[in-house]
Amino acid sequence: MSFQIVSVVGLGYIGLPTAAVFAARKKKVIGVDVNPRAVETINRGEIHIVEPDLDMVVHAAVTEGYLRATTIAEPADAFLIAVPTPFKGDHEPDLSYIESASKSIAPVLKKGDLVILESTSPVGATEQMSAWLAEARPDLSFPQTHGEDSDIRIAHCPERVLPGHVLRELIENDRIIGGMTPKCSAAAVQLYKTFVEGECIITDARTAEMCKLTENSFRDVNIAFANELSIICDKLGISVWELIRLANHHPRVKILQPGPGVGGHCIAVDPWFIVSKTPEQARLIRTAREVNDSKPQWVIDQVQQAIGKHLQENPDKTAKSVTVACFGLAFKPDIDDLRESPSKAITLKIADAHPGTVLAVEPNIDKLPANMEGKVILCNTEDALNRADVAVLLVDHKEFKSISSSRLEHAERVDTRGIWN
Ligand code: SAJ
Repeated sequence: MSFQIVSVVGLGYIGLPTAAVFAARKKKVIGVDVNPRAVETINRGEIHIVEPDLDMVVHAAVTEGYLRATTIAEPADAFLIAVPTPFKGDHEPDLSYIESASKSIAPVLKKGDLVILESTSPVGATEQMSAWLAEARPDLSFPQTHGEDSDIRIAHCPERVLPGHVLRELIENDRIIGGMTPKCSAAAVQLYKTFVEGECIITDARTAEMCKLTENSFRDVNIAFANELSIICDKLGISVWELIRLANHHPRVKILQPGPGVGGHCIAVDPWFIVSKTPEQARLIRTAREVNDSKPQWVIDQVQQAIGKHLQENPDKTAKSVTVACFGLAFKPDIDDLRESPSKAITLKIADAHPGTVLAVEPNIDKLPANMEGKVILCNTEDALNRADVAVLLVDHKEFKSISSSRLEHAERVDTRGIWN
């Protein structure tokens, strides 16, 4: 089996680097995205997201003719679906992007093609995707009805790369390959071996789906433990940062770091896919989500207390004359991604409640998102340090780590990441 043409559907934080890495290995890659602006940008050899070194790899892939983007699916030998899987309503998974991606590739599928779902998905989503494809193409056979003899091979191979390190992790990480049948798995392994240097480990589609959800839930539970410790330590007058550093000297203890809450579109979302399937059983996983989701409000309360303390120490001032500076809006350090960011949510809530000026420093963006315009002033680190009465550290960006404590002496501090302590 040879894969001459690979199509990647969904050219976001996962799909675009994956497409670029296949193209760098001289596969002909057709990238498909519903966003015409993203398609135009990529076809100019540029990128619409921030990820270290991705611009160079995409530029080379496009100029050498290996990568081309389009809004309408074209025939290929393998299709990788890397579209979002958010949740809706009461945290139930929303598979509508997978459904539309399936329907968009169905007309161009041909006998022998391989379709891989890379999007993080609830258990059963790969079978559901295969059912959508079968419904659209009754002339082709699929693994759920024809097993090893099916015309189309289907697998779930969840992406596991860390934003900020995507290009390295795509190549080096081990890969879980969950085929709907062993032949489907073998085909997927062959495809990924184009660029994966890690191990390709074979399982079935449902276990692969659960494996990805388990990895992110494991991290969420561990962060919830750290966040709960930070609230306990605040009550007890103990530095949580020192506490965790000391506890982690034990050879079998590895506590993660507290923060302002858990953001991004993975760790704050994926555990709910387990909870929504097995609500009675997933008690710890649900509680971890609740602990992490409640952390931003705790930070906001800390900021209110800091404003109160500043006013007490400066009785001539009113709340209107107190300037709060929030350092960091992204969901984690050294990236530009503000989606599902607790830091952004905290800054907005402070701005809604506080009658004085609220400044925001985010070195990785040039412009505030529309819902912050008029409420918050985007400024640089120097301005914020000069003007802050209350300084709130929300993201441990490298720019903030070098701020010396003497620059913060005049301000009340709320440090959710422990870098100014
Ligand atoms: N966070 C903490 N404390 C920590 C570590 C993280 O508060 O000690 C917060 C971060 O600030 C951020 C959130 O957790 O708000 C998530 O950040 P992250 O770096 O833990 O993870 P993501 O969402 O960038 O990427 C995760 C990774 N999963 C695991 O490490 C198990 C990545 O490998 C996955 O590919 C990715 O989710 C995904 O796409 O699912």
